[in-house]
Amino acid sequence: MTKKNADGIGAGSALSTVSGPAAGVSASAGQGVAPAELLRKVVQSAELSAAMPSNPNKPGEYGDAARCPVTGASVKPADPLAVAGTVTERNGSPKTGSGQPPQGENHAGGSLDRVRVDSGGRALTTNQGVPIADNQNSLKAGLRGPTALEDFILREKITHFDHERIPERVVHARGSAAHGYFENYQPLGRFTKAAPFAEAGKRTPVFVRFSTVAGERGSIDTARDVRGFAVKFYTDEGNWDLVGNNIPVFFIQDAMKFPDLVHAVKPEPHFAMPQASSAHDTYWDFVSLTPESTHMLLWQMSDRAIPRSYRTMQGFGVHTFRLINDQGEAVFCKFHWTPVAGTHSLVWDEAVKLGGADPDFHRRDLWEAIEAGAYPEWELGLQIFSEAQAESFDFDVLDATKLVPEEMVPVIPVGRLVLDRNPDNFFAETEQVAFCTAHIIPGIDFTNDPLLQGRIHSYVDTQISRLGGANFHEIPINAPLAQVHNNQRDGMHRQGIPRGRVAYEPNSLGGGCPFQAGMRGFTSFPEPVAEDKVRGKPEKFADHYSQARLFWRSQTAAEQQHIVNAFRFELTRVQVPAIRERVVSLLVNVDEVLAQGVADGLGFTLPPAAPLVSDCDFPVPAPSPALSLLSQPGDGSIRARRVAILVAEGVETEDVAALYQAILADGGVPRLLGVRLGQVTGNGRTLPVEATLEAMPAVLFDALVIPDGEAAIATLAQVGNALEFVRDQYRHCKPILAVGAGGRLLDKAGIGAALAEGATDPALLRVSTMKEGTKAFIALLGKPRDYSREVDPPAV
Ligand code: HDE
Repeated sequence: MTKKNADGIGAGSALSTVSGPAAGVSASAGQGVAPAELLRKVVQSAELSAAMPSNPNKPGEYGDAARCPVTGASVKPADPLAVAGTVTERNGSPKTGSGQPPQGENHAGGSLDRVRVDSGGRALTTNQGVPIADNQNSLKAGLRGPTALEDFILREKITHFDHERIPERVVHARGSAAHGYFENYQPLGRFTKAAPFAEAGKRTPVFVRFSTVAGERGSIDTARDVRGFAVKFYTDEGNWDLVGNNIPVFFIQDAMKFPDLVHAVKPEPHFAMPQASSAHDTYWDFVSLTPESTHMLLWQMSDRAIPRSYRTMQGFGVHTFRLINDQGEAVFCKFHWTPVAGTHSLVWDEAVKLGGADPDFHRRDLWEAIEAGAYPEWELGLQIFSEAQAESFDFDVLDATKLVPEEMVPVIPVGRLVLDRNPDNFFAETEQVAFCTAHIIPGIDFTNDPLLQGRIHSYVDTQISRLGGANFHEIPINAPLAQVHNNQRDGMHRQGIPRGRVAYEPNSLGGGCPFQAGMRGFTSFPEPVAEDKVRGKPEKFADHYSQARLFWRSQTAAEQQHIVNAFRFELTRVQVPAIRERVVSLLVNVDEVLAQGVADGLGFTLPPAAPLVSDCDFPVPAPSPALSLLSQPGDGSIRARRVAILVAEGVETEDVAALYQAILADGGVPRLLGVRLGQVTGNGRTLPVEATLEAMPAVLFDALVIPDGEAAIATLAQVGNALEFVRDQYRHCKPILAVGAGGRLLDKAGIGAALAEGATDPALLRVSTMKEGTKAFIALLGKPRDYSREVDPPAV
């Protein structure tokens, strides 16, 4: 027990923030004079510091010892006051909190509940919480007088409005996102210690953003473009972002070329056109001089680049990554997302028309599907291979213009991704989310892919200007669920309020905290590196065509034709003949039929092949059926598929009602479409018209039904947009069910019962009763499109 120190000697040092006695302030000093808490803080802090006479971690920083970092030393303070910034932290208030120190906690992260806002039952306030009496009028000197400068309410409102916009993303500006979860199938500890793969059934929350690349924020969803597929996993070990695309390869091999690629594809700088399109001279000029793009160009000209929906596209991590287990053993890995609904795409004419009919087509589709409970789902698959295997491949796994064919390394299903929650607020979540390839967690690591290496820098860097400073990680959508503790401080818009005086490490004043995690933390794979510094690429990167040929040969005839047509379209819009010819000269190295088809479409003779940059003979792998979109038909479900049922006065209403219910029962979305809103009556009942032919043209639907009813068909046959509707559905290869008199609308639209060569059209059902056609129609609706109707140029 300390004796009461009546003369108060030493209290001055406890009461001051500068200097003190050689032996420190004793617990008895100033008793009864200095506040007991302050004295305790000073004494405890000194004891805590004394408990660390030297830095015990230091030897671990050198030589071989550094390969296995040790957990940092720490000392638990006997009293939380020892590490407090201020003794007054105990004086709580409604604003400063309970007065209880939050030991070992950072409340700046965590569930979004802490920041969700609802204004039900609340009056309007300013940003300072002052109730606003009048939200209609500014403050004036007299009813007809000038506005007073003192109107802080008007000024706050207008000032905030003036600053509502933030810079859009440099690329991938246009996108949509949703929340959901990743559910792991089986423990993957053999390959990786990454937290999401630790246990069977483990669910990790995710936020997923899909995007186009080239268009601006308000551009159309259905442009021909690569789609971003970015997944943020909020894992127990921090955030992991898998920032991928819907195409497994890329245009370029080195980050150095990314700004050139993007400048070439973006609107041309002199007149800012075209928007969200690669069909212009600068793009094709650049890629025609960049032969390593050829493989990607084939993918981009394929139907992959015009997906039907975000829900029906694959996703890929693109680069080769590493997985690391808790023994430190590593394997290479490629990530694949496969949609349960199958891979489905638009046809080009449809994509173009959709740009006008609904520029938000993909955004709306994702939103509506999730709201309706048809939660989009993907399976995650891993291609896992060893370094030795990688060395045996004819291509380099560090080259992002190459894929690893599934026939060489199978895709192992490891879990599922389900999107079951729309965001509350587009800006706060979808716009402010900051994906970053540098966000990885223990158990996953980079490889030396030179494209990936550049990305590790770019994503953090870009957020600093886009999101206004270095603290973008504290924006609620970006904050991890895992605790954040470090000594980074200050910067624009800081949210966390760190306690204590310590903002450095090593320290003794904070009991050594926060300390380094040692082998429990992230450690990089110790890949040996022993070469000269050099700017260049490995020899195998010079193979620019063998995988382009693999892709071409793996497509069905219809898909090949679509690729030829897409090159023809894009290059027709190009103005400079030399650019067109240079592109075709690349294609000659891929396949003569492809090159000839494109050259014919452009009206010139086949140019000589572009020179090869390597004389090595790179073998072409056998065709890979998995590379065809048609190899993933999906589960056959019609969930969230939209069906237009054309109605007019005199339609067979009983039939329509029965079909409507049958589609609904299977999760489809039927809509009754008429010339004007209102009602139609037929045999037995009255039906509401839900949308009109002008507001919802054909391209917004997956299938069409023309029900029976003489009078209704007679009316519709006189309506231009009804005929146009039918023709578009036909031209876009969608299922059509025509019942009884409904067949006459097909005749009027010039649609024959059979295909050009007399074969039956599998997606065209002409039946005499609705009952007869319903089952077959619903089965067709769940299938991929059948392209056998296509004629080039279209006959209908
Ligand atoms: Fe990106 N990319 N990228 N990229 N990328 C961005 O980051 C970049 C690349 C991808 O929904 C930017 O936050 C460089 C490949 C997606 O928010 C920027 C290089 C792949 C998204 C950036 C690449 C991607 C981005 C712009 C070459 C597929 C959208 C805004 C070295 C594997 C993420 C931002 C979202 C966004 C840089 C190449 C996918 C500028 C330098 C390859 C899905 O940092």
